[in-house]
Amino acid sequence: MRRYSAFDPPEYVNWKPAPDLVERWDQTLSRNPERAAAVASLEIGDLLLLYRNLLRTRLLDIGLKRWVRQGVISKAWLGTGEEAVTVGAVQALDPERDWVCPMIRNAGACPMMGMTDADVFRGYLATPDSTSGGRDLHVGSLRHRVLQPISHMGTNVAVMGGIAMGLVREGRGGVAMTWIGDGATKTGECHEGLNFAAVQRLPVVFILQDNQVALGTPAERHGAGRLDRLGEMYGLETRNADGNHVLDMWAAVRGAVEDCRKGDGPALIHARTFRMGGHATHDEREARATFAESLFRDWGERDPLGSFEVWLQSSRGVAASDLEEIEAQVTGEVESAAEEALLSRELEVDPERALLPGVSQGPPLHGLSLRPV
Ligand SMILES: Cc1ncc(C[n+]2csc(CCOP(=O)(O)OP(=O)(O)O)c2C)c(N)n1
Ligand SMILES: [Mg+2]
Repeated sequence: MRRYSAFDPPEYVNWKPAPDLVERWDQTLSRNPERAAAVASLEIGDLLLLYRNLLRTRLLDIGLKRWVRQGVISKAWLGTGEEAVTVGAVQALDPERDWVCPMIRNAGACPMMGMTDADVFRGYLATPDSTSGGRDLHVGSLRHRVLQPISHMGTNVAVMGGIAMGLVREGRGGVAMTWIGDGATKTGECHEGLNFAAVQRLPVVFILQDNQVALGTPAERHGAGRLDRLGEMYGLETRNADGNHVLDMWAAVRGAVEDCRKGDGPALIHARTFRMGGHATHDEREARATFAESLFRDWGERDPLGSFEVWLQSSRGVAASDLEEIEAQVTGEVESAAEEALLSRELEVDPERALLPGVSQGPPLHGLSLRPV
């Protein structure tokens, strides 16, 4: 993909694949025959859809970063380098019956569940036509089965357990999914939520998004235990996946979702990745000072987008021109969405509406009232 020297992490600007990249990607898959077989069954259309979704997720971040530089917004929370953890996971769901609660680094889940790119941008602008009615920059839409998170880490673990209980009663085999940061695993709410879901065998997929940092604290300074064995305490298997490998993520989540639909939930997936920026755009320099340069270099080499492009071309014979065509299309869509969202700033904010439900009404979920209050 095109690289943006003003916005990309420096490691991405002149990104070149390591000589053994494809071999390493295939090795990761061959470690788990079930995942390898699932990936082998993917049609080219599915693979290109993953690519499209990765691109959209990266480009939404670039759009937001551009806005920060232009002074449109003061800061943005990005998932740069962690796109595969979101995209691989959501593409393994059925958006007609499954629910997600994306944390702020998982905004790419929103368009994948049917929301628009403009919805993601409008969330940041707090315009009256944003899905929260302008009340919160966290993005969600009950209509699209995307639960808007709140900023308190760990809370959505318990809340998604509740959604999963509703899904069981609904009886359509729906699965709930959410992401838990490495830092968020240290909250009481996360512990209670995991324990409750495990005891109740609820159909929830928990993705432990281990980007090795919480705000400015490296993982080894906020926890002494092993995240790749987090599930043991709860009687859950911890399935490990490469968070920079969109196919490994997809296949891991696909297996987890199947188990949940059979009644064998919940599932816990530990996805190891790395935050290529700051906690948000304001502290990128601090993040660089916190971690060794070699960490950025090593994880930069594993750019989820560049790696997938190389794999698509060498393992599936996709032409570079086909990828470029998709990129031109998605870039155009994201750029127009940003323009469209900016126009919403002209809408008048009506203070009375702050007390009314947001614009996003939820579908009925048996036994639960999912109307915003
Ligand atoms: C309960 C709670 N405590 C503290 C905070 C402040 N806070 C916001 S994000 C964050 C770090 C989150 O780290 P992690 O869970 O690893 O997610 P990441 O930002 O790395 O994606 C903290 C401490 C919060 N939002 N909620
Ligand atoms: Mg983290």
